[in-house]
Amino acid sequence: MKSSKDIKVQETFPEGFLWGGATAANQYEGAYNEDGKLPSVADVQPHGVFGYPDRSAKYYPTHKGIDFYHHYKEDIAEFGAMGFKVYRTSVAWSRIFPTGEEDQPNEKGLEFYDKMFKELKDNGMEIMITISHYEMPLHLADKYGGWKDRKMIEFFDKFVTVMAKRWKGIVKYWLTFNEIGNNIHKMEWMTAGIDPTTSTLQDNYQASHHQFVASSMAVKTIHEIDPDAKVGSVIEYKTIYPMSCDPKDSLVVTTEKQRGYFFSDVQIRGEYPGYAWEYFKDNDIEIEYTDEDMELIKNYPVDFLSFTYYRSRIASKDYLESVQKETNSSDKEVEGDTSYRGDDNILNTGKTNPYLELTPSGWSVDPDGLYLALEDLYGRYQVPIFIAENGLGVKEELIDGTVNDTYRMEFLRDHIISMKKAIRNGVDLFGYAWWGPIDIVSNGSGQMSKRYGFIYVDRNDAGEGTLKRYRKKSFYWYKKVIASNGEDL
Ligand code: BGP
Repeated sequence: MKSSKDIKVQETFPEGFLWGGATAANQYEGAYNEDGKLPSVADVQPHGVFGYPDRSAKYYPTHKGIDFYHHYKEDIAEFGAMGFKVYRTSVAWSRIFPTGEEDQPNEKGLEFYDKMFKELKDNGMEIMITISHYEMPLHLADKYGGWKDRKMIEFFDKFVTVMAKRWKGIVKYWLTFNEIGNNIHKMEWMTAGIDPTTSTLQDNYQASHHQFVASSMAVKTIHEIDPDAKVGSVIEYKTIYPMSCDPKDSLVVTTEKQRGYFFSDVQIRGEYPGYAWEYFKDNDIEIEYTDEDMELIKNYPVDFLSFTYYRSRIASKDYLESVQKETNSSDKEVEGDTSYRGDDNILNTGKTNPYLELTPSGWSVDPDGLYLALEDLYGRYQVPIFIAENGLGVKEELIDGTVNDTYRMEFLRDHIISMKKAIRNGVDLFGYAWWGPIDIVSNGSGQMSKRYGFIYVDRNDAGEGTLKRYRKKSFYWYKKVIASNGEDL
């Protein structure tokens, strides 16, 4: 007879757990037109308006970022000093194929990443590359209407093939599309190069289909070139609570969850789920596909799932009615918070969760929601999971050359406790990336003043400042956490 007492449970973070940080090229590299790079969709998008290109704005934050392009050595040395085991970032497509249509890649663009990856390796980090993080050559959006057009699959595959060959054995983890589901959340310009003023749900789902095919093609290409590399998907995840115990509220939660699961279901399970066909029928959406597309999707699912997690939402049965009203309105910003996504407002029907605190930009702080997310996603898919983003963005000021950001340490501590609990329960979580370990441009607001970093960068919303970097208090705290593999909190 055996006893359950002898069973060894994974009590805490496994050895080799990948602690690190995440960024995206367009939000920090700057140098938007150097060494052959041409504009990307991000480079014509000014502040504060999710997804709307504006070619006559006075200032585009991505043009300068924090000038990582010229500071990568010192910044990576700082990540190394914190003890990062992994660094997630993206490669700017428009550096490698400036228009997207060239036959040959831009050698100068590739060289920048060669140098950067060498620094990362020398500083002891594994590299995780998001192939498409809210950035694609502007030319492809202008000429083809972005991912609405099937031709994008070829252009993307050319980009993937060049990278996989060049960085075989160097980049171990690849992520195909950042927050792939956001095509359908009014962010189609950033995610898919689709003009939001004329786009329809039909366009956006068709674009998603093309991205699914491209994602599976990337899995195939990368595995063939580098059998040791792993390819994952990135979904955005916000835990959703029913507003009340009315079963109708929970039904809404399920429907809304399916809008998110749809993307990971296809990328992990390799087929369109039944509820998606139903949804398409009900909403007059017709997806054009070939049998080869579906075979590719079936045969080349991703190796692991990653997700971004910042906050939770609440939903009620009244939501369905409000969603109809809201999807017809063009401006979905909430007053005073330019980074508030309209879609959240729809979901929580204008109400905030009374049990949770909010950040100054109105994002709920909900570490339990992270635990629930991990249980939910692992329960559904049973594949290894990586937390691709999590973080706290606030306005901050330097005092005596530092920022005493105890709130950031508390936020992170509570989220780590949730991760630990999930691991103990059997969730196969293999890494965690803090969003914006160095202050970078906020994606939603375009502002520098929404700071997530452990490292402060002297640059303001107008792009002024010395660019000097300063360690915040949380820098030392995260370093200690990593050194103790999540024990010293
Ligand atoms: C995620 C995006 C990131 C990042 C983050 C924080 O959805 O993948 O690019 O910016 O949100 O959002 P924000 O920068 O708007 O505060």
